[in-house]
Amino acid sequence: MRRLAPVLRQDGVDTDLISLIKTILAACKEISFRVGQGELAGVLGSTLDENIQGETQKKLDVLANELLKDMILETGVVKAISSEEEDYTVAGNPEGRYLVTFDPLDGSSNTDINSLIGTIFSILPARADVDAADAAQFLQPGTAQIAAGYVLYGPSTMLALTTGKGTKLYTLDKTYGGFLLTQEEVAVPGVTAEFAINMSNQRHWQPGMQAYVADLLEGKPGPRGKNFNMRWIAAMVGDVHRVLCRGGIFMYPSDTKDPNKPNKLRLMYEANPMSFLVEQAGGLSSTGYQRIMEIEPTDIHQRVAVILGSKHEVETCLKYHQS
Ligand code: AFP
Repeated sequence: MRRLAPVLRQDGVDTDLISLIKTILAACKEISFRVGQGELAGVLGSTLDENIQGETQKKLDVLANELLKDMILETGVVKAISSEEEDYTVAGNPEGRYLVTFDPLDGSSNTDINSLIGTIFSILPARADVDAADAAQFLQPGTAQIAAGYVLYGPSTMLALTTGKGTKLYTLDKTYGGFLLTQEEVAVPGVTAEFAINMSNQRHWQPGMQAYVADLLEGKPGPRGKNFNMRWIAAMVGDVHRVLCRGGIFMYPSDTKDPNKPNKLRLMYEANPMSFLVEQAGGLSSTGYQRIMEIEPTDIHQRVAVILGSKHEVETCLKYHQS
């Protein structure tokens, strides 16, 4: 099985970017080890703090954030970072060519139940015309991403990575200590009978989403003419991994539950990197009205509606929104 660096070199990725990706993965290996130790490492449970998103931080959120932040900034090739767990962007080397955004621990409430969690990251080109300390550096659409990926801390630790030449899956070989290529060309099946959505929000959705899910639930006798199955991991990283592995549609639509927070998922840390991975594997990703990767961001902590996965199913869902 092939190691990460030769695969990236073959895809034409330059040396600085390879070493940046390897650094992000070195931090993820450390996180993977701590996650695996669980209660033994004293890393489970919450801190007394809230992050910028108004969510109580888990000890693992803080630990993962510090590891990634310190290790990425030490590379010297990064101009600034932006993390879901940081109020503001953090400046690095003014001459750095890259920007990194990350969700250090996606699905962190799952740490309480020893279930799936992961780290999501995205790499953007640094803007020469904007100061390293200026958050405007990051206000670039997802189409500008140079690379994106996630590391899933599951029964095995897996990496999904794209540098714009398809999506590849790697598995951490804990005896050798590196990620080995285990699936070269991920292809999301276009047709699916599986959907993922938090059904408890149903009454708060917009009419288009209400109508779409109602028809899925009708099953074979209904307008879709087939039965659908449902899955919800409560960690986008786990739900998207399933979509990459066997297809499906994942949705976190806008809702009216909290008028101040119509959307839950974060554009920079979750939606854009996942959209890049899914599109590179032949799937689609939209807010219901717009391709996610074409959104011009206005804020680093901006939230968006997300509908992504199997091409034909996403297209069907979008028709409900448009009508
Ligand atoms: P955290 O990273 O704060 O745990 O949030 C996870 C998440 O943003 C995303 O990964 C899940 O899909 C979603 O929240 C789960 O939301 P519900 O709490 O509505 O199930």
